[in-house]
Amino acid sequence: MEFEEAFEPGVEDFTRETLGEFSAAKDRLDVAALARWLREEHYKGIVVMVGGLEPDEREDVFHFCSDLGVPLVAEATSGLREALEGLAIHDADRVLKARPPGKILRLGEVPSGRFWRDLEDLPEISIWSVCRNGLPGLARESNVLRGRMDRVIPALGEIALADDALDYLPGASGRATRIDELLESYPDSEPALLRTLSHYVSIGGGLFLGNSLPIREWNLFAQWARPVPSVRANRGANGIDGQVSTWLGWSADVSETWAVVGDLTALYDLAAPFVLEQINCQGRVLAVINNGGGKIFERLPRLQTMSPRAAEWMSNPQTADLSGLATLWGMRHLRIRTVDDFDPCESGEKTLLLEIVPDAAQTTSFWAAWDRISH
Ligand SMILES: Cc1ncc(C[n+]2csc(CCOP(=O)(O)OP(=O)(O)O)c2C)c(N)n1
Repeated sequence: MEFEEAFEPGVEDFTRETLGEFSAAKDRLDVAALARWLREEHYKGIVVMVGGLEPDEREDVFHFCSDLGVPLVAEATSGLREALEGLAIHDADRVLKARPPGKILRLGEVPSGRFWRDLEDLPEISIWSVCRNGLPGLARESNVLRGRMDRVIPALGEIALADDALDYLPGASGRATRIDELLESYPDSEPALLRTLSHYVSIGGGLFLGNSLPIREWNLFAQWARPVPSVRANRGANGIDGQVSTWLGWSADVSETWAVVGDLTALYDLAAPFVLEQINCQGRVLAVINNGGGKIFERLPRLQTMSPRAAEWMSNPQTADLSGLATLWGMRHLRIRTVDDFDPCESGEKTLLLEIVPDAAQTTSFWAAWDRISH
């Protein structure tokens, strides 16, 4: 069958200007209630949770957080995770659950960390969200101010130091040191190889984090010394489908770009690299953490009580040879099992498939030791 009319593709321009902003730029901002909330009841303790930000929002958020001086959790997608480390609550999901603050201020996209979801069941915590699309990201009661950060923050006026009323920060460097010690004790475990990987990524041109463990492990264990401002991730309802394609589309024009995804996530999107011949591949690296299946499920308490067979149905162990995926799409392939294997990891004109195979026994020991840490 043919179309009656001839199909003539036009010149498409997908820049932000032609697509338009998601929220109307001329919304009237009413920041008075938020400004009052920020000034009141400091003794209850405020924690800031910074989710994904657009590049033009980062500077305002950085100065706002520095002036407010409260402890915070800045996710990698904020682009400020490293820059704000001086105020970071390391291992925040556990620390905040053990000792919840009285107030949470969320800036940017809905946070992906566990504690944000725990807030559903902590109605006594007062929450304000400031975000471009106005989505509360919680089913419980909370306050939302819709607006771009670079409009809202200047409208709040001068920000007074609110400080760390509940003393989260005095323990922060001790917690960071304990994490570093664990990573050193199990150098070929998944978290430790991710720490090493993160040093390489930090000198690249941007990072895409796939669903599942990579996003969680990056926030916990990636290096803190060098800023990684350009980070995107898909999480939650997005599923593991289409993650590699999302990275390839987002970074089509970018050199030295990295993706870090799990093995099932990579296998779900086997055909995605067909497009490599059409995009910028200079220094492009697809890092696949090949831990042999969906290991995120092994961290779930419920799975630990299941029969081995049922647990297998959840985690879907696999033994695919990923060098075949590299061959299929003309990528170089480097397999990494220990820290020393990273040495020849040089980017080039061809995309590199960096297959990271953590030591399973060390990973198990790492998590067992991790679970023994209490805050
Ligand atoms: C389309 C789709 N199917 C199934 C799931 C459920 N799911 C969530 S995480 C996950 C496992 C991911 O495994 P992998 O990419 O190897 O990462 P790991 O957990 O090992 O870090 C699965 C199957 C999903 N999110 N989306």
